[in-house]
Amino acid sequence: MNATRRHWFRFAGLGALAPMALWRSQATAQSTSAGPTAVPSAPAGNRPYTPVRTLNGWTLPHRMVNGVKEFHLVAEEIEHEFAPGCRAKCWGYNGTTPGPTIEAVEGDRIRIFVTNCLPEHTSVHWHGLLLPSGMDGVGGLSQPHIQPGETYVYEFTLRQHGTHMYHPHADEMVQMAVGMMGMFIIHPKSAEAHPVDRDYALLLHNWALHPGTYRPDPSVMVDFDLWTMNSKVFPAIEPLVARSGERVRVRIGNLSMWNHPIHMHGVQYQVTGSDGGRWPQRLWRPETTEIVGVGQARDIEFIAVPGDWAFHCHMSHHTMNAMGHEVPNTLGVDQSGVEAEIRRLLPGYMAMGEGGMAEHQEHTDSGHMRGPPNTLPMMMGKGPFGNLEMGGMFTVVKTRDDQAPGDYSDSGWFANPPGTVAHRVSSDPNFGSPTRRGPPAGPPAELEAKPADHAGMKHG
Ligand SMILES: [Cu+2]
Repeated sequence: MNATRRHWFRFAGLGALAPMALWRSQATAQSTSAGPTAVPSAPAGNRPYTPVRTLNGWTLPHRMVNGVKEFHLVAEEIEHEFAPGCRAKCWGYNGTTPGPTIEAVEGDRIRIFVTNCLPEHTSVHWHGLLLPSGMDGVGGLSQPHIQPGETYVYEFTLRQHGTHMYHPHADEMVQMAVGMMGMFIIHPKSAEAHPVDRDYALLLHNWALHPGTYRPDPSVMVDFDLWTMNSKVFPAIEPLVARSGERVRVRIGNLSMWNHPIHMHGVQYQVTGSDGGRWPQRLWRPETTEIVGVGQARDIEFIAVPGDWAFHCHMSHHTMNAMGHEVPNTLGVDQSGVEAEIRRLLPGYMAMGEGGMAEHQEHTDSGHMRGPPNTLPMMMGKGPFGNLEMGGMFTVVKTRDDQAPGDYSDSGWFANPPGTVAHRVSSDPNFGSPTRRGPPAGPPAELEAKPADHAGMKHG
């Protein structure tokens, strides 16, 4: 490939129409259509499924060519925003991380073109799909790697249904760490016994985007800065909205480096499926927290009840952003005598954390404590009653009696019926006479942490 052509390929993915031009130039005997892909029309006639809604994301358009559903993925570098104030150079597909959700129906014959606009080779593995060995996308094992500038085509028939994923099987440590992944949803051929009214898709990931840097660090194995649903952190993650009484399914995939116990408030959801498809109903089980292991997919379903219900990973650091990790423990440390002293050594130092870390959000929100550039405070949500001290893998299920079917717009905060909100009855710490066991004092003096042991709060 000559330099000019390579240069052109490098930028081909940046415009929405460029991949289609590329498609024409790469036409083979197998690719028969030259027209652009379009947003799929609703399934005709006896509509077999409710289309999936990928929070903060989108579904890849396709076109029909002689009975084959054709898709086109472009692997490319992109600029991604995790939340306002934090952007990074990532890799993804067709302009986004995660890449667009691929959605099809059991029995479909599908053809997927993959154009590589990355600076190194790649491949795409269709995670969990039953297909011919040579279509499995493991570079070097099942196919040659897709070199920069090349387009490969995958073609197979979907012989299953369920919640699946796609990702590279080439230089995985780097390519997945910087965002290359997407969901692949296959609906059953015939209508489901318990049809869902809303069908959400979430892909969990973690990022080592060190504060002040602009590229996720692929070398990190355990200690990540950002925890995301569809590559967004709360409060930038869209809410899951529903109308009271609707059956809602949430499909959760995990291509991060940690297992995530996904917890939902307000209901006992049923765990109803995985990449093994929707399970027979006798295998469904009620839970309020379900671990979605690395490489796994889980479907949960519930009947929506009115309210604003937290929906989050229960690993408490996974609902925090970068500035919550690896700070010295100042809990219980009286820093009043040493703050000025430390400030002489560390300009801008602020004593914090003696009574817990909740004050951190007040400091960052008010702007009088500035964090490092291009990262996010550990907690940054706002709720109707004050700071909602969460970041990371957290969002809200918003169910309303008057949410119109098919309306996904954010309905604002829940209007609690009168008398149904916890409220203050006293400001006296000696209020009432609660039963206690043991004295309410702190630990023995000799176990109190000593301020001299601490270098001060690290922000980042
Ligand atoms: Cu988690």
